[in-house]
Amino acid sequence: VRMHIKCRGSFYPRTNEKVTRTEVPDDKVEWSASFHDYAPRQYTAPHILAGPEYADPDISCPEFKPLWNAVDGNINRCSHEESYNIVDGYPRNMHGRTGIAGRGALGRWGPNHAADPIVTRWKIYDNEVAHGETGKPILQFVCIQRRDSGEWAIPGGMVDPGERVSTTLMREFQEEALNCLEMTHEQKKQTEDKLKNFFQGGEEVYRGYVDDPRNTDNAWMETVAYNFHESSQDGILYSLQLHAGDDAQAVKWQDISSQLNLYASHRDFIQKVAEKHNAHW
Ligand code: RP5
Ligand code: MG
Ligand code: MG
Repeated sequence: VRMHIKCRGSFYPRTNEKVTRTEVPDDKVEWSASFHDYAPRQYTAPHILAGPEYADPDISCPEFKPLWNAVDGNINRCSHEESYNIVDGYPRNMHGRTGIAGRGALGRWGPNHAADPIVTRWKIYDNEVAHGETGKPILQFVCIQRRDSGEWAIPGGMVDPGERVSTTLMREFQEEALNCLEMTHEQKKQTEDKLKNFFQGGEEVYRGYVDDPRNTDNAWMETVAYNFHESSQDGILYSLQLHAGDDAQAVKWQDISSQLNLYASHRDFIQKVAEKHNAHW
């Protein structure tokens, strides 16, 4: 695995006051590397402290008795990768130091589980379009622009308590890339019927930690990324109308290549998909 870097920027993302991260040099990311004066700022965003339904209480709260490294009621507190340590009562990011403690903008202590639907098709005009240099066919994926950072990304989202990952994958795609939240009940049903079969044919391409800019020493993103590929030119993915919705402000079919610059570690997931289909990268 690549060392996390996007969660080591100078400032914590999307804060009104400037919230700085302690600088963590590459060779001090691992907890086993000694860093004697490491004393990162504790930061949990005001909207998380306000206690929305999706967020945990503060660790000091006496009623809060989380089951770490376990399925805790309908909340999955297991990492996809390995069991994480609890140090002085706080779960510790197993990918190392991030320069900030607390939860930042994440709701859960420890792993925050998401799902990422990577919806692909071949680029076609009359026939498949091959790339000038590699001669390999060009793959496209449904790419959204995040409202929070303006970066382009996979239309992923958080797994709701008790929700199946397969449900999250299809739900988030419909919310962010089709704007189903603003559809009538009837339209919603039609869209779901259209997509149901397509979303049954997914293949897992990644499961684990995400190098998300919101990660902290005590809270981090993990995901399950699935590829849903449209293999037929007559398939529904060639006629589907894309509309950005919810936390997406734009959506498009993006040609896949190594030139891509995407949110968090999404580029790594897209590369895996390109390799799987032997597409241009
Ligand atoms: C990333 O954040 C995941 O890979 C997923 O795409 C996304 C989930 O967070 P929200 O889009 O709900 O903010 O780490
Ligand atoms: Mg969403
Ligand atoms: Mg999202």
